[in-house]
Amino acid sequence: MKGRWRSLLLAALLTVIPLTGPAAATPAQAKPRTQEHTVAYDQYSVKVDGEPLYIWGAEFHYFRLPSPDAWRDVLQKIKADGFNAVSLYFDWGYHSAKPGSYDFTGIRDVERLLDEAERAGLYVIARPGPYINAEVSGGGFPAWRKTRKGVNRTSETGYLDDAREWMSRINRIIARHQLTRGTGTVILYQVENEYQGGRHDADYMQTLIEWAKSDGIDVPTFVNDGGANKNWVSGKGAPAIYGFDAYPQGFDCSQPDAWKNLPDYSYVNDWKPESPLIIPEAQGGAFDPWGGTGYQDCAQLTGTDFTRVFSKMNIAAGVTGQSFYMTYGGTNWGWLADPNAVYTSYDYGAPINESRQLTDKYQEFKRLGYFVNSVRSLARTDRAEAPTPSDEALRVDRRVNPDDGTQFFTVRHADTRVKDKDETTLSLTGADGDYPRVPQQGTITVDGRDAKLLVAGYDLGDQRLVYSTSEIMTHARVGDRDVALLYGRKSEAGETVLRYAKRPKVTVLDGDVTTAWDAERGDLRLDYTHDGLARVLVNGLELLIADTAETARWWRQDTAAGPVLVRGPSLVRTAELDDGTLKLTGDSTDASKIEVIADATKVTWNGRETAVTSAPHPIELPELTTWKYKEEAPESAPGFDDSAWTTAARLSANNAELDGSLPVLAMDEYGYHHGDVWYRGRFTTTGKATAIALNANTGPTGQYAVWLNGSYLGSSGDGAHTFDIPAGTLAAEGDNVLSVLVENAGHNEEWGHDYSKEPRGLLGAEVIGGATTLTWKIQGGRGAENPVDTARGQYNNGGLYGERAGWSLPGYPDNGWSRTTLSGQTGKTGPGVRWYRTTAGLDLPRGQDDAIALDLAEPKGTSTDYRAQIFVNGWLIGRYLADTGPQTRFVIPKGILHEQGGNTIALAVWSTEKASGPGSATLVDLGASAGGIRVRTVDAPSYDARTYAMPASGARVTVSAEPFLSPARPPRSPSRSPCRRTRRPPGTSNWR
Ligand code: IPT
Repeated sequence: MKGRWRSLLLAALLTVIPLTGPAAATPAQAKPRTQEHTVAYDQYSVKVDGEPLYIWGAEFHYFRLPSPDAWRDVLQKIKADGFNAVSLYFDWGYHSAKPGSYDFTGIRDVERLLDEAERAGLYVIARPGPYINAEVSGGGFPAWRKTRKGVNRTSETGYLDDAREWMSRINRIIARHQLTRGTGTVILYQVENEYQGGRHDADYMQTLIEWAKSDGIDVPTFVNDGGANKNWVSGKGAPAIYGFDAYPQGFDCSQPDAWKNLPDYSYVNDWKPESPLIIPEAQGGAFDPWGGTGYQDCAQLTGTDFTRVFSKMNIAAGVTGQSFYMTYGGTNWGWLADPNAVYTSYDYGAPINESRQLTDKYQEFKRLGYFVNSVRSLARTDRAEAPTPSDEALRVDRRVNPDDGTQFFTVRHADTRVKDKDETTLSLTGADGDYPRVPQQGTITVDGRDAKLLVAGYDLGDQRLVYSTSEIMTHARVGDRDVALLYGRKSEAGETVLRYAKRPKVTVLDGDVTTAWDAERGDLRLDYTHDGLARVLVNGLELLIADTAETARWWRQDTAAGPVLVRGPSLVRTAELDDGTLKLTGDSTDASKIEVIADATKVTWNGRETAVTSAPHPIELPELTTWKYKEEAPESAPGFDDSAWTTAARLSANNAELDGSLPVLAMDEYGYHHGDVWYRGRFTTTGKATAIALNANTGPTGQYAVWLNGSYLGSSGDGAHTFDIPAGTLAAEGDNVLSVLVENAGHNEEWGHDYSKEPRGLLGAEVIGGATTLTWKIQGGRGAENPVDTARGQYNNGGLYGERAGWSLPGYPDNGWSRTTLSGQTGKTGPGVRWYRTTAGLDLPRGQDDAIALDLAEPKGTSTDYRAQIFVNGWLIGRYLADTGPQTRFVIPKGILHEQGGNTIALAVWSTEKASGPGSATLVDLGASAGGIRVRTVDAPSYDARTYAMPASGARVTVSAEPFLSPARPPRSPSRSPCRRTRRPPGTSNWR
């Protein structure tokens, strides 16, 4: 086979025929920056330069990958997968640390992001909010909004003024990158996000539309209804195109085999007949909550089988735009996550996993995306009467293109949950005549949880495809021939009928393919079994018939000089035809031959004159055995100097939830919004106090701990808790000092108006038994709303002593710290905060992409009452909750690790019990590919003594020598939150 294969390739390689350029509907990779285009729409689809476009979109969040070079990696992988668009949320809170302040530099450089999307050849669907949800802190609202007037997501003034600040900036950036201006690839603009329920404020929606217009947005606007709920279809506040989000499998991944009976959305077409039907968020995975079962289950729940059935059903329903949420999920680094929804990983079970590797589902998206992009007739179809399947367990839908008559049949089970294999034949009528039984030999088999999308009556290049029971992956004109890649499930029979005026010349190059010629009709029928790769030459057509596994080896790239097909590498990123040389870049995991079908005479691979890929070099990662160690939390000691801290004595706040609890203690009111915050309270002794009643709002998975005069009283999860005062702890005279460390796990999304404004930090405090007034000081992240580290930004650090002192950073002089190992922890192991630091020297081979993660674990049988913040080179890359899980593996974002150099790893460990803490931290190799792209280390500052200087008195004071446990500590339940608030108001719809 290999010999014949090569000769065909050479034949193709030697063919040099001038080609016409690709249709305007694909963003050309080398588009001149001044070429303007039109973006419009009709009842069928969005249209670019008048050409109907089937939008096949991929959701990507730049804020979940803090590494602009790595954006290119992901965007190229998205493009190579057959997506023609990338859908981008823009996260207001990620850019704004305080009112009036907006940062679009470094990891926040969204101009660069939009340029990268254009460069990758992707259209952009822009989703700037102001609200985005997205399982991010505050749903994208900056935390400072919590202190401001005006109900969120309404046309109330305070809110509109703040929202305008953001929108005026982000809109202008988006406007500059519109396809209509010829300076970018933005083709659609989303207004708000799933705005439904609540006040349904049409003035607000209309205002957002008008702002967009006045800021220069002229591409069509659309709404993403939070389900097919008929919101914003028409009338005031309704954007141009109606779209709805669809997550039919839901978000409970714990039973990954339990499918829903997937809905048929065709009824939605009637709601807005003048515009196309799009699904701006089509389920591409699911998020997993704290205590969940892990993303492998989300990947299964929304796997290849689901992707096939769901997306083909949407095609059958007349949807002409599907954008998959998520296609690359990424990492909730820093304090970016909404703690109600997710932990650090936002892998999402997506086709490209968190460590940027391609999954099986990626291959399914590739088959579908290649199809959607090459069979253009799909973007313009009407529902048509469908043949009745011969097995009633199955359902057939049919759509027909009104201009060229191309027919699309979707065959699947009537109940999508069943796992039976069933068979049918179809009757076919159309321009090519009547076929009462298709296929003529055998049947069409449909596995349980599978669907097939079959094409009939289609001009496949210069060939006429009467029908095929194989699916079309792609077809292209290459040199002097049409090339078509068809596929089917392994071992299943397939039948393809082509129409010719006279008997064509047929050469079976590979595989077992029988042919029959029907002279009367002019039909050439090919019958075969899908098994590996069969190859047939029929006149000017090169027909490739693959089984699904084989399709993973195939890549299509559309160069400025025409399409090319490549077989072999594990990824083809880019292709360029330059004077007869096909220049390919891409990745590989083994050494294999690169075979091309291209109008070229020579091939280069990653710049080398070779047509053979290579395997990545094996790597060795250093063991993290020796660590430096230091006790923290000097704030708990009574003599600690807090004179420079902010006094917390405000008597009013713009937050209804703070009414009645005075003074206002909530952290956001003092400009401390993320991570940990310390309070120190003083009360004059009466000698009679018996307990301290505290109420803190930490958000789910947050916690707080209390010391009185340096003695540990205990800890609690979110909510109110009363801590008994042990005998001998109260001062005999003068002041008592309470030290309270509160961890804010993140801000809520907007489940109901202003839910994201739910306060965080200490809300109330009372001394029980000895009435006396408490006065408070507060301290949080360094710089508060002016974070000192603007590169990593406001979500990266809270107010732990070590964070304020720069202990998380590379270059911090830890030489005075004690040495330890994690397994045999020395030093104190009682409740409190302690830091571990180590360095890891790496010398990873260049020219390959290694995915590296850090695993944390505690010794078996030891207490899990601890949590850790994981810093790599100063970046907070993970939050480990030993008693909650499920995450134990933390992907280190590409560009954060110094792959040839030293790396600083710091763990801030907070234990609430004796003898708990990590037993090991291990760097792990998640896999490598030869190739990859160059990703530079992301610029961010190292330790600087001036910036991170701590007051000497503070540093001198040590924690109390004998911390002890509070008998009052509540038992741990998995959620650990005796929270008096209801997270989602019962009975109310989950509106966003
Ligand atoms: C949809 C949101 O629009 C999106 O931001 C994200 O939160 C997604 O859900 C879940 O990951 S809302 C839809 C579930 C009703």
